[in-house]
Amino acid sequence: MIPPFVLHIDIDAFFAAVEVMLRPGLKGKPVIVGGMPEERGVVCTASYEARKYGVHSGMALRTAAQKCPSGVFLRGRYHIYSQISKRFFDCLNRLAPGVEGVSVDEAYIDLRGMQYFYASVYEMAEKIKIVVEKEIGLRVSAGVGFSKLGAKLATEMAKPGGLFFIEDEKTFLSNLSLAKIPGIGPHTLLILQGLGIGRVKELKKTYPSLWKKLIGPHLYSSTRFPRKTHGEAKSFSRETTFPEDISDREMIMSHLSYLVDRLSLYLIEHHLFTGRIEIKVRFGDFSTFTRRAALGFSTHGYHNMWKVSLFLLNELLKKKKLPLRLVGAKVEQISKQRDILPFVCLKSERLSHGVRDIRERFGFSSIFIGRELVLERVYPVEREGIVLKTASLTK
Ligand code: TTP
Ligand code: MG
Repeated sequence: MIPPFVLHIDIDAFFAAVEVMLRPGLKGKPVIVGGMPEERGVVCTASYEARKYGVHSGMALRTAAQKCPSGVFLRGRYHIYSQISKRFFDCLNRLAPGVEGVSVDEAYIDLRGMQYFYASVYEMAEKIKIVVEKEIGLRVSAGVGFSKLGAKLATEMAKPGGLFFIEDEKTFLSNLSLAKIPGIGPHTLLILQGLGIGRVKELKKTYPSLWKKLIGPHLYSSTRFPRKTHGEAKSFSRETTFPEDISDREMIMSHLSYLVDRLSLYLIEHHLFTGRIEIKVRFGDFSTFTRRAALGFSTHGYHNMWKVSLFLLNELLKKKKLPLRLVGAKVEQISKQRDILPFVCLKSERLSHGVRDIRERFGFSSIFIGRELVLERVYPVEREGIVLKTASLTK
């Protein structure tokens, strides 16, 4: 089953939290940012302590003062909030590709492709939350769902300070009150309530087309994320047919590792990056299968590419019984520019650049990835690499 993959993250009581961080004496007090109580403006935000009195964003300052006489009213220091907002987004961009900012303190993050680098989507979301909180010094709430709407609603559930996953978004949404759905304004809500419709499932059942119109756009098109455009649609591949069919998994892995290693070096030497990998296998009976996966970011680091390749290989090997006749790897979505690389993947790139430097000076075979060493026993080794039986280069 696919785990939820859209992360929504939002800073708690943003402006008020910044003020409390900068003036610790305000901790635990009802802080209201927006202006002085006698002024004509509205509340920008209120700390959770002030919210207990019924104060909320958009409320007239005078009303807020009536509701919360003990409130600490502040005008707000917008240049500071904007600096912290920038730090918030810089940090997110460092942690994950596919970050889409929606307001000063709120973003959606596409976690697809990142599952190869973390144990689970849960660990990944947790880590992002912890690192961001440490970086900006403020508490954030986060939610994970299958769509942006689902993730945003999950964050609402998680507030303040929590992390909430929606495993069954369909059921979750069905039971939800329409008042919680962004895009359904107070007027529509009143009309629907007048018709006895208060929950998503009631609207879905009674007026399916209205349901689609109101909520559909938030659901169906809300898993798209901005990606940097890739260059021309090119791909490079390396594959090899073994001298004899192989039943030993380790040996198959060694061959694939070598092909991925060559592809990584090729990309590095040509200053190119890949965003998608395809693995191909041909079994002893000539049946051939391929499987591909998007990385979620562009890279040319061997270990980044290998993690995904190994995952795909293992999936493919479930298709049929060994032996295998051929294995191949293809890199696609080639780009000349690097995306912002999530920090977990940076090490792989640096390492591969180091390996490239050594190979440039001393030849390809001066350094091998450990799992490739067994190939030395099977094939001749020349300065510029292992001589595979049938090495097919890019077609
Ligand atoms: P929100 O994320 O909507 O609110 P919040 O961060 O204060 O509280 P929480 O997320 O915990 O519910 O908005 C972020 C900031 O944007 C907020 O701190 C102040 C500013 N803002 C306004 O200036 N006017 C507004 O009407 C709203 C809603 C927010
Ligand atoms: Mg917020």
